[in-house]
Amino acid sequence: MIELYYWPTPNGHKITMFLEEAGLAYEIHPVDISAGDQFKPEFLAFSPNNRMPAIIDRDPADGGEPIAVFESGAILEYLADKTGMFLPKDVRGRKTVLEWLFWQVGGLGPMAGQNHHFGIYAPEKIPYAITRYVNETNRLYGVLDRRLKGRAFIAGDAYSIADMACYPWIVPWKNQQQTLSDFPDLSRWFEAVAARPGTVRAYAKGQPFTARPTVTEAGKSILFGQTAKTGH
Ligand SMILES: N[C@@H](CCC(=O)N[C@@H](CS)C(=O)NCC(=O)O)C(=O)O
Repeated sequence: MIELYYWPTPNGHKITMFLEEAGLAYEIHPVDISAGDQFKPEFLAFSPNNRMPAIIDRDPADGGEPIAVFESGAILEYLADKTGMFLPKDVRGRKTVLEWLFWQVGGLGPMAGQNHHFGIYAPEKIPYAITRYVNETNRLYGVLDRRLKGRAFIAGDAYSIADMACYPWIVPWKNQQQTLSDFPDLSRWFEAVAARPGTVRAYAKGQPFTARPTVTEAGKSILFGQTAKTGH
């Protein structure tokens, strides 16, 4: 059994996408980031960056004590290694998937995240910051569009953890002030991933938690302005 510490944000969706595709048994533990659940000591004990997602694998491959993993990219790689799914075993195929996984966690995610922050959540609209992150998101969409030309999926013919990492960050393309149809290969890939039954099931898992916005007005004071001392 995998215990998934989760909230329905792009980084959370990545992991439900994997778990649904792989058919692994899992249990969701909601981490309401607008309510400050990410600062609870029992969560920080295995997710020291006060961010979700995180998992605890109660049935690790070595038969030993439960294994906890934080950081969505590390979780995807761990689950892929555990199941032998969505990450090729050959040295070249594995390298390619991990390149694009790291591209997402180091680039697309943080840049699109700042795009959301300055475009939607920031109390003052700072044109330089908005333009900076809208343009950078646009550049990254272009990189992905070119990568997908002539390829069904990011790493080639096979669906992989690189696709699962990137897809949830393209879902909010309108909020990111992008036009998906400007990127024909990205659009084609996006529709294909959206139509996968595993993707549909994964997003349905988030539904019960979306009765109110992911980031509430009250949550802004918890989420934004954190320092080294916050919540510890
Ligand atoms: N690099 C991390 C980022 C995770 C992340 O930023 N999670 C956000 C929600 S998408 C979060 O938990 N935020 C809580 C907070 O800011 O305190 C990953 O890929 O797992």
